[in-house]
Amino acid sequence: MPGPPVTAIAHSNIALVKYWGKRPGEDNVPATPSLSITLEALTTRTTVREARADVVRVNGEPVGDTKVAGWLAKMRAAWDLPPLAVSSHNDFPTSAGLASSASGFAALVTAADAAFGLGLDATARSVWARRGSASAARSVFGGFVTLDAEAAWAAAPLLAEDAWPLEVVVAITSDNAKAVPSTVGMERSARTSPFHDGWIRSAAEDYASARQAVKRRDFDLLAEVAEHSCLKMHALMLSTRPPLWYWNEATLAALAVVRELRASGVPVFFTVDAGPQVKAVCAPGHSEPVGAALGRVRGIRRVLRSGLGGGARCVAEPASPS
Ligand code: 2P0
Repeated sequence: MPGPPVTAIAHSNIALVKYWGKRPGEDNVPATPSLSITLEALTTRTTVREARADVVRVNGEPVGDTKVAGWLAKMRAAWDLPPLAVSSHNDFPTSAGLASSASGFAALVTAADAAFGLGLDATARSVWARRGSASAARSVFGGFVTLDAEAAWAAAPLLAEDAWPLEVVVAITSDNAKAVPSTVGMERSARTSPFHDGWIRSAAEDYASARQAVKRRDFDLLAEVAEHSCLKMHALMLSTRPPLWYWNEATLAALAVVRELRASGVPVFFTVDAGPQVKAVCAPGHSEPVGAALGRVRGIRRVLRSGLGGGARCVAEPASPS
């Protein structure tokens, strides 16, 4: 008898110290440590049920997602899993630099664990999520989250979401899927950028500073190191051959506005991932004027405001029928 369908939700996360590059080998281990915040307002809801054959749907459409197929093959090397129907819904643009694979794999492993009684704790789910997509390891946890070698490349919670309730404004400049997937881009950067060695060498220092900033709730220090990590990653991307060019005109316009706001005393800093969206991270209580200012920028389609969210968890309400 097949068991009942199980649904889990997970939130997307954004890295303030970025991951870009992998260690050699099969286990999807990052080449650098990273530190992220989990975003309450960007949610993936994933339902897993037994089926006659594997089928994966994202927002109702069947996808031939090789990342999910490869991940299921790894899971089946460890457990005897039946064929699965996976139905996943994002309430934000998919594959546009908003970390849909992060929330997607965190929700998937959480639902699969509960559906098949795998008995995984959060750390083990984080390791399995990482094998699907490294940033997904971090979405298993809420608040401020680290991912490093000391924890054997399972993510770990650093500070709870309500202990320092930063707010984030996401400025959406495009709903299109990104041109170069992250996995492909990282491999290309490692192979062709003359900046790659420096990127790897300098990551530990950024990571240590950011950890200190979070522990001390030092917004200015976190702002400085997060913007540095972001710009350094984009310098690495732009120095890749052919270049990884994720920004558009509205991205640059939004960055200029965040810089002006900060110069005028508003506690806000920016970060940008492998896509054209700008995330403005604000001290508690400051996202409203930042959202209003970014909403007026030419080329910005809309802005989302988010608090920090919790970790991946099972819920009663399934993903929409598909
Ligand atoms: C991050 N990004 O730390 C960085 C910053 C994008 C830019 O993690 O190959 O989808 O599946 O492990 O996790 C996006 O890469 O890559 C990412 P894979 P993933 O959030």
